[in-house]
Amino acid sequence: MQIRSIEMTEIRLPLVHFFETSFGRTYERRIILVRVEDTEGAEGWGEVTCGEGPGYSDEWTDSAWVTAEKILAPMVVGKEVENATGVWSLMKWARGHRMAKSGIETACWDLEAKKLGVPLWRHLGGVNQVIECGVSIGIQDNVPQLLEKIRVELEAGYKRIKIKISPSWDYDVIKAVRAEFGDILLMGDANSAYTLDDIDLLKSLDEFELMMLEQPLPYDDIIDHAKLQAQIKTPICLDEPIKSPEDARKAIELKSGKIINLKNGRVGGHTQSKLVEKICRENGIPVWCGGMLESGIGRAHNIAISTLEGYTMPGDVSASKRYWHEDVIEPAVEVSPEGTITAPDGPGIGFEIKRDRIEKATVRSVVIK
Ligand code: OSB
Ligand code: MG
Repeated sequence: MQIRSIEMTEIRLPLVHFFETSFGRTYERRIILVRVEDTEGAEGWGEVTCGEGPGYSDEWTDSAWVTAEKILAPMVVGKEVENATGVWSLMKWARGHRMAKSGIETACWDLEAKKLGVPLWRHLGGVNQVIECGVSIGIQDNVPQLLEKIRVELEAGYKRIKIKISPSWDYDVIKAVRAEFGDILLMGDANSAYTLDDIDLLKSLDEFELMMLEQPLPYDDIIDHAKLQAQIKTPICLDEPIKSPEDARKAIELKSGKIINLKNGRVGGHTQSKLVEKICRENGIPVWCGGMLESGIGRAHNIAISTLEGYTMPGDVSASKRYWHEDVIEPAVEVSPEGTITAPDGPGIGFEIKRDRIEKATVRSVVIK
């Protein structure tokens, strides 16, 4: 494989409903789309999944843009590499910046699968064409609004409800959800809103028998999480600190948690996700695919990777219409009444890219040749 050019496009997409986590509220996404073209004119698409500011991880739209344009794309363009798996190594010299890397790397996987005429999910080694879906519901203005949102998603068929929590939106809120909906598959995601000083509160959540508690402690921690896990019954799910297969190995060794939310962007693309999935599977740690409020392109990549054997729990991969008035792919991602998505049979990501819609939403673009 030899990539001849990499085109980056920043689009602005307003969310259907704002999304609030313990680190802030988002109304509009600033998404970087990546189009790679090889020397034979084949193309592939990827998405950089960072946020609009460095609230979730240190990467954000402007930092990813300049890093991908000035550092990463030049490391890939014009280089001969055996296959998509080799693209990660081309960018290895650059430390970190995994979401920017993932945008380029996943695009190369799409290109390769398209050239082979196979669906990306199969090319990645996927085994389950039908994946199970959950939803992530942000912090709302009040509890009745949250209950209404949960009702809508349960009626749509989603198998698992994740609610965002924070010190002003935790015990009483979860209690109200349990009171209203009984023993649904329910979990909380704190996005690092607590410390070990909050141990009493975190212990008290055990009574709700949550399926898991995602990332209660600081974003870069796996040590205090091990201390916490030893003192609570609720399984801890790690998100933010697992940025590589090595991070996963260390967290498993330390018993920092029992489950991992695996995100392509956070670990640097499909090849890295495959390695994390393998380590977790071999150690009996379930993984599930997380989300970053992706457009259809990132969403399609999430669907493909979710078909791997180790992704055994419902992910945060849900229908396009929960996020966008009009997605940049066709057809939009849809979820069955049983709460599943079927990975498409077409080559590559298996969705058509709607260039006209991308152009309408574009604020800047650049081509690296
Ligand atoms: O912590 O999983 C998270 C969104 C943005 C940043 C971090 C997270 C999330 C979500 C949303 O939970 C998942 C989605 O619906 O895409
Ligand atoms: Mg999370």
